[in-house]
Amino acid sequence: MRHRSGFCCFVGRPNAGKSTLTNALVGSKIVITSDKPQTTRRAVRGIVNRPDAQLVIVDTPGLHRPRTLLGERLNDVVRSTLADVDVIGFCVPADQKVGPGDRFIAAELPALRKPVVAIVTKTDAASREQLAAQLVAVSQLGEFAEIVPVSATSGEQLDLLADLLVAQLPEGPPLYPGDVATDEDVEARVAELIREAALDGVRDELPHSIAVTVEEMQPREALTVVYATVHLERRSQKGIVIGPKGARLKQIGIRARTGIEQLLGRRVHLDLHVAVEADWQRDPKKLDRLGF
Ligand SMILES: Nc1nc2c(ncn2[C@@H]2O[C@H](COP(=O)(O)OP(=O)(O)OP(=O)(O)O)[C@@H](O)[C@H]2O)c(=O)[nH]1
Ligand SMILES: [Mg+2]
Repeated sequence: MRHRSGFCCFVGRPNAGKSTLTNALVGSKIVITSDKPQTTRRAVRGIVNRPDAQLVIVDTPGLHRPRTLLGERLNDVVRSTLADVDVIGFCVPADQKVGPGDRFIAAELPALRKPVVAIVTKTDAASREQLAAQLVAVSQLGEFAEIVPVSATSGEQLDLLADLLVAQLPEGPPLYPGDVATDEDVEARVAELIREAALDGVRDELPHSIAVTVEEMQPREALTVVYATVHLERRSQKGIVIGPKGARLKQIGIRARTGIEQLLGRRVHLDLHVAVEADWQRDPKKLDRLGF
């Protein structure tokens, strides 16, 4: 059998389960996930290495109707990624009715002239009847090379999905060394782990207002000291994130540190600061500075 290699992009509305699916297929935690919409803000590559193929999955932000400049830039990230891949995985959750958000994306796909595999995600969260109805509803959204129901959390049908995606790749040698799971740099992953911890337990507009930057990572004896900043949009949000006597910020630090220690394979001291960057989601200069 000839070796295949190439790129697949997961698209879908916010919260469809794209990032969880990326991690499940790659087999390690490459990207952060949360129950808040618009968790992913960058295109991140996760690499599936097999003897017969190398499948590079590009996880993208959820495509949505933007309300801020950040939202517009996130959609641009998705559209520019879509132009460069071999196959598209269109994710629709099994446990929620097909809606305008899914139709909006489905309508954009034919113009790309690429094979699209429709992926019905979160099958573990839906009843048999719900799933059967969803497969029919999704089949009516467009022309798909395949329609496959999967669960990233139970692992159901993930091998089949990988086979179907690989079948759409051109023949070719591996594009990345066989032992890496992502080409994302360590500081960016550390910043994301901190943001994931900060997202836990906050509501409404606050999740969208959080951005994290890593200022410095310094080895110090057996430790790595990480200096990072949690950026918010309003002074009033500071109290919520820091919490009474700093209790919430401390929890964020503890939770993030666990993930960072796993990533680095070393003990970590995390030094977290909270700063206000007024309305950064709408300010082009601040967005540039924060890396969007
Ligand atoms: N039950 C169940 N929940 C899932 C599954 N996959 C994802 N989820 C949950 O769905 C929520 C959203 O998951 P994400 O992977 O962050 O979704 P996303 O599509 O990447 O979201 P954005 O980055 O915001 O576009 C999280 O709470 C996940 O735990 C699944 O297979 N089964
Ligand atoms: Mg995501």
